[in-house]
Amino acid sequence: MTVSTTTPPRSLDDPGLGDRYLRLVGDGDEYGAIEIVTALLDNGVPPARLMLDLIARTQRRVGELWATNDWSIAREHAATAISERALATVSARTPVRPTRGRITVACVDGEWHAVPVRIIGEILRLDGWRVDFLGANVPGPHLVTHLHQTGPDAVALSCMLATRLPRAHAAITACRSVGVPVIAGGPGFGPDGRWAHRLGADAWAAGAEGAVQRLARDWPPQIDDPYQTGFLGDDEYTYLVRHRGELVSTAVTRLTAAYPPMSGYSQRQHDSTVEDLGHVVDFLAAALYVADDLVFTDFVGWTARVLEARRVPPVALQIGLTLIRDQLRDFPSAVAILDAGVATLRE
Ligand code: B12
Repeated sequence: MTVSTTTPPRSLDDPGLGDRYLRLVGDGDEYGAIEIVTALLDNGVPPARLMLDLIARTQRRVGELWATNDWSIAREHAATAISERALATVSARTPVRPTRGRITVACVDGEWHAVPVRIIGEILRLDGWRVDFLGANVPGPHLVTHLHQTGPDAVALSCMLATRLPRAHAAITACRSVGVPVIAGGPGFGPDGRWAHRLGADAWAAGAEGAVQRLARDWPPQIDDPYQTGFLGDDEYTYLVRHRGELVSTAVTRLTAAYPPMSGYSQRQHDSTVEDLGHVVDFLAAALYVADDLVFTDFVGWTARVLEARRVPPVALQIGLTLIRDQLRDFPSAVAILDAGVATLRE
């Protein structure tokens, strides 16, 4: 049974609700989506459940539909804007007087996945925190200026993309050096937050509910040595970051000869290829930074699926990896990581 499109939903368990909401979001029907959100709130659905079980879940499906090439980037952006509007609606309808401390909620520098961190901010607000929400892409020095101005008890730092780990490290160290402990989260910090711990974060949580629980006990933690994990990059990392442009442009030039279909690429396909090779170097640099192949092999597996959905065979990515590898012969750690990436593709 599916719910009629005009019946207001009563609970999150209404059959077909997720698909109905996704359809509205995908059609850019902002009013329809907001009507569902307000009806659920009116029927007593807890706002945290609404955000996590409907809005967040839908947003993950939105991203997946983009990845499988079923939705264009424009449709994804329109849908994401509705998710943000839905979150704002929940926020406006559920005021809570702060009873806990003050917390700054921000994405790391260069991180544009703004919805997850917004949900973190909203759920901490519902739990009684006074939240300063800084949103996407917050440069480290500006974050620290904000901490000086507001004196919070914690920073909740989101990193969805592992390429941002070196920046996350700088931000974590800067926050701790001014006495503000950091709780980290987002898949960019790796399974079980392994790279968050490596970069010196005081705590890590998988999601909003975990963050609420972690901040409710033993907070703030003692900050002994904010610099205990100094810059982790080695010569290989530094070389890669400095020569990123050159590595990518040489690989692009050689790719045209090594992968004949590329000669028929449109400008847009050509630009996407340059972007993808840029991601290869960025994920490789991040893997070197935290000394873990997994950063890279995860990226390769996911990118292969995204490309395949766009009719680009895995062999094209494999050639791209080899062309970067050929330029890094004297860099044993980078070569080993690239080989692990190629092995992932073969699997
Ligand atoms: C939607 C989406 C996008 C949208 C972003 C729209 C937007 N403006 O937000 C678009 C399509 C634009 C996009 C682009 C890209 N994306 Co994207 N994207 C996703 C996707 C599918 C969903 C993310 C999301 O919004 N989820 C909804 C949220 C609410 O759910 P959630 O993540 O479970 O939320 C919880 C946790 O993340 C956690 N959390 C998050 N932050 C914090 C902070 C703290 C302190 C705590 C405690 C917890 C916490 O708590 C949240 C609430 O419980 C994820 C995959 C996935 N399934 O998560 C990939 C994903 C994040 N993207 C990924 C990638 C690689 C990219 C691109 C590089 C792709 C490309 N080749 O161009 C670009 C980069 C964009 C950029 N520069 O930032 C990768 C990151 C891989 C990695 N580990 O580094 C992911 C994981 C997909 C994958 N499996 O590889 N993406």
